[in-house]
Amino acid sequence: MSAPAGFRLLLVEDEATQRMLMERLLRRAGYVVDTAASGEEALTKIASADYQILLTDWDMPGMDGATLCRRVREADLPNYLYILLLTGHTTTEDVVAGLEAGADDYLRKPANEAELIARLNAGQRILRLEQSLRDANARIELLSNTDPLVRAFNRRYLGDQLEREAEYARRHQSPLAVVMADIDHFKSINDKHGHRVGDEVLQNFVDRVRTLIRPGGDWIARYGGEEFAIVLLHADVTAAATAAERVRAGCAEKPLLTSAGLLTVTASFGAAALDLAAPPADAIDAMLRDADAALYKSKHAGRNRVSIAA
Ligand code: GH3
Ligand code: MG
Ligand code: MG
Ligand code: MG
Repeated sequence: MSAPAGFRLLLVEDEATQRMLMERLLRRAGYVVDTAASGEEALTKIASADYQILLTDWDMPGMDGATLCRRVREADLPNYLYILLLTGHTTTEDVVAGLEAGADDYLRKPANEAELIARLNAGQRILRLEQSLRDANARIELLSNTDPLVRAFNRRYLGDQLEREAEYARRHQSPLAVVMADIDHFKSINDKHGHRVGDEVLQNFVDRVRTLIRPGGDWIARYGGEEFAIVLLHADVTAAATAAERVRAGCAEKPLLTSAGLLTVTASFGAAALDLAAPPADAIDAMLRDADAALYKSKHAGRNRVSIAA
């Protein structure tokens, strides 16, 4: 009859003695219990704390239990709240109305202790399933946005996220820039040391770049092969070129540690900014094209350098 480690439960009951008795019973069963004496008080508490289970009386002065269910379902809570409705209303119509209001289950009053705990345990199973579904979805989302080799964002995420960043930039008229980076003579690293060392270089290059860009704002994505896009927030083309130069120097000046020893790796860079006046989709395409053209300028001018869009 005991609940494993502390599900957080909110008990809503207007009648003080009932509330106290039930609270004690639920605590004994292992729940972390909070109480409210009315639907209104319950809503306030739900808005500010993270409960997993709501056990509510139906008949209460003011907001009744069914209305409380409806209000909870209308609210956009971060996690699912499992609702068990305690009711003296036991006609089929009442039961249907309670479930339609958003309750997951209902129980006749006065509640039999064993049945109450059994029904709450059933609720726990639903909550655990819901949690593992959410974890799985988060993992899928992460996988679909991440390059598995270098563990940076992938090109798909770059496209999606640039749309959001460009929309923000246009709305706030705040500059946005991208720097394209391509490792120099990477093929010869593969040829000389093998593909596995080439992979290490890609991983270490990304880790190095991360130490050289603004944490928590600017970010790097793998564009493909040994080419990367660095997204710089609140940066115009001049600021982007300065940042790119810092990254270039930080890579070239200190070799990367690989299983083949220390390897000096350089990259070529091209910076471009978003045209805040153009429609976002066109502006993003143009920015990426400009950054790529600038990158090729760097390649043709001898590599290991930064160029900006003409
Ligand atoms: P440049 O200075 O002109 O950029 O020369 P480069 O050799 O870097 O460019 P090129 O495009 O000729 O060769 C890129 C190489 O990157 C070819 C490809 O096999 C290699 N490559 C692409 N993806 C991976 C990867 O995931 N791992 C490894 N080890 N190599 C990769
Ligand atoms: Mg009541
Ligand atoms: Mg290259
Ligand atoms: Mg390339």
